[in-house]
Amino acid sequence: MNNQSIAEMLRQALMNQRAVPQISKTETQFSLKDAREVQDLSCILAQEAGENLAGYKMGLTSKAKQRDVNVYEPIRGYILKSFEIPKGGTVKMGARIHPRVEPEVAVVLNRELKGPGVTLRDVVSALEGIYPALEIVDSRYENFVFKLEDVIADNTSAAGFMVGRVNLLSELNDLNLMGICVRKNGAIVETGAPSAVLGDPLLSVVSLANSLAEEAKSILPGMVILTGGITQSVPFKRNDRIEVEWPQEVLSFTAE
Ligand code: 0L1
Ligand code: MG
Repeated sequence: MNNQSIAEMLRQALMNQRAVPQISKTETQFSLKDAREVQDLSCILAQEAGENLAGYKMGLTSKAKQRDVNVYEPIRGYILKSFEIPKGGTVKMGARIHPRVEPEVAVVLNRELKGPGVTLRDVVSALEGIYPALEIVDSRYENFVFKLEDVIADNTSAAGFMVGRVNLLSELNDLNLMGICVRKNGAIVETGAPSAVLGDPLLSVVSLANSLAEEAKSILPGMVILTGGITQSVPFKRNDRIEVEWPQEVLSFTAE
């Protein structure tokens, strides 16, 4: 299969909620370069279908997440406006394959950040907002099993996100050690703190800006940046109630 056909297959898997076999199993020469090209092609396909880019996500930026899926390298993907779940909204299981939720920090900038050479100071000086967030990942591969190349081609399993309304910018000094927990049906299933993300989630934004520069892309003002899961992701099924609790705000949904 060529990269265009693989991108079309993965987009169909997303649209039809039907898992497909791992690419790397059948395309034995499938490289990281191919995987990035497939991700870019799937983004073009989405935009040709009328979708709009909301921003970018970093994935596998914490040890918990890396161990979760047995892939040990941070990766990036794109997020579409249609992925956004409004606060208090519901998550439709009919539109998912085998979804999982993870607590994240979302960042919004007030000016363009273009690498290479972006530093932590550049990110701090461009901050518009830092928000409690959650991401829904839903691998398009059977059994949620993949290699690095597969998951990059599959847009890093991106499937949904929710962003809170409390801007934590004034609490930047305390951000990294804020205690958060994930509850499923009332029971605590994960706990963590933003420092699990590369030691500081803003470093994830640095890494994103510099990696986008390799493709002459940048982070634009107003884009939502998901910095990566703080804990292992939590699988959920129909009727499960998920709550991601921060000291300042709770993000929640019921899967329907
Ligand atoms: O956001 C993430 O960390 C996801 C990266 C891909 C692995 C997964 O599907 O959990
Ligand atoms: Mg994530």
